[in-house]
Amino acid sequence: MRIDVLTTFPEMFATEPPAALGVSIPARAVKAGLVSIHATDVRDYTENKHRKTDDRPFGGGPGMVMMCQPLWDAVAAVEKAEATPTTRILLTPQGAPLTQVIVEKLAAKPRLLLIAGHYEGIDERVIEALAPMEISIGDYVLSGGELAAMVLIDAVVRLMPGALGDEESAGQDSFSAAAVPISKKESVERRLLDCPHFTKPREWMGQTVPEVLLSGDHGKIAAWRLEQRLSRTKARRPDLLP
Ligand code: 6GU
Repeated sequence: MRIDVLTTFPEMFATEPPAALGVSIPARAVKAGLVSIHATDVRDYTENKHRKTDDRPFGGGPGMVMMCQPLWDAVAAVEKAEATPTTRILLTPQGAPLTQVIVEKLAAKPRLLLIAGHYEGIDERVIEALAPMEISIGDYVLSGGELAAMVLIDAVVRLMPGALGDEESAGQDSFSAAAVPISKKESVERRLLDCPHFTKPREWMGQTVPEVLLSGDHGKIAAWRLEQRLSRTKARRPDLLP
């Protein structure tokens, strides 16, 4: 998969340590050639001598608005760089909330073009002309779409076959889980929160590990974990239950 990002802060998308995409699973996916990440500076497509990408809003009010022309030309140039068609995505608090279902759909695309706005907003006419999917990562305000774009990249890249090591993928849903028909029971289970986890030592600060996890009875352990997932989801995120 190829991921292009349009931003005025391309340095945020470095893929060498200590950048966010330069460590852990995203870095491994890049090194393994499962994904390539190309950040493009929208400023390179400005046509004014100050390389300004934004201007004051018509109608007045605070903040600046990203202008149509630099963004439009940047999209055209980046898309021309390779023939693979892009899925255009604008990161914006006005977008649809990002979910694992959306992440799984995006992971199946050959090429994503992420647009990270960094001002009060973007001129509505260029949004209309580009017709991107609009995605938000939650109901809070970030200074720009860059961190949201990185969240999306991380979530997508870890689904690429081969991105997770054996230990990380153990117990995870398979890449194709959403595409193959699954039972109602399975589809409910996929939405549950995770169960609590424990490792050595058996006792820490007077607290012991639940006895069932030491029993060696795999049936009992699986039942206990499912029960924990259900009770936690009921208590913490009842909105996830059908
Ligand atoms: Cl995608 N952008 C910004 N600026 N803030 C956000 C967001 C995106 N998602 C949640 N908050």
